[in-house]
Amino acid sequence: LKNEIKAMGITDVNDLKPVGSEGVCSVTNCDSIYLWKGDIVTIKADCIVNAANKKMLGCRLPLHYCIDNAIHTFAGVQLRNECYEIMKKQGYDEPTGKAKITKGYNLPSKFIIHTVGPIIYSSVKEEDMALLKSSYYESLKLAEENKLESIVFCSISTGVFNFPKELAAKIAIATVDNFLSSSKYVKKVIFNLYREEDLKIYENIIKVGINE
Ligand code: AR6
Repeated sequence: LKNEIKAMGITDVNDLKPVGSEGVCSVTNCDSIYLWKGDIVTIKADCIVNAANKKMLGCRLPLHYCIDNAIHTFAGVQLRNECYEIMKKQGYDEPTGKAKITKGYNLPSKFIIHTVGPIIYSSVKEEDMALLKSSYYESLKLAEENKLESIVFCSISTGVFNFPKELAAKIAIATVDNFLSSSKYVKKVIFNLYREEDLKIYENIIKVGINE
């Protein structure tokens, strides 16, 4: 089965090596943090995190290569149905910085955590930083409540929502590292970097620390 999964181009998080095994590491939880470059719909984990919008029904813009579109496309229409059932109870307006969990359906991962990050229109305000931190924290909390061991994060808000990449990466790494110091179930946090530029930013912060 392992070979079949590999042949399908799927990466199992259990085959990844933590940042602590790859040279200088500034974070406390070196053995629980991973960097992985690839497409989130091809990773097999307990859960992946989707960068959603406030309606939380997927992105309906055609030819729009956001992660929300990729996840809904590959998970299948059952995902849209589950999101619809969740959202109709609360009026199609998910607060920024909160998170919801659904099944993963046709994806290799078991669950999807959907969070809405802040939108940056001009400069970043304190409130935006707090909301981005909250998106990470609420997603981790949901994973912990559901006793999930591995969670894969995309770089929330740094695409269409325009949050500066380096600052977002520092917030992401600090929030995850802090959470891992007291989590009981969450033991593997994978930062999924889609572009080389994003991978470089994360590698550098892991090496030199968030205060540099
Ligand atoms: N796998 C991994 N990462 C990806 C993938 C993928 N398949 N596709 C994109 N990324 P974005 P946001 C990275 O724009 O900024 C949607 O329309 C991408 O390179 O998807 O939070 C929603 O409905 C970037 O690093 O999310 C919302 O309206 C990161 O994922 C809005 O976009 C996030 O980019 C949310 O904007």
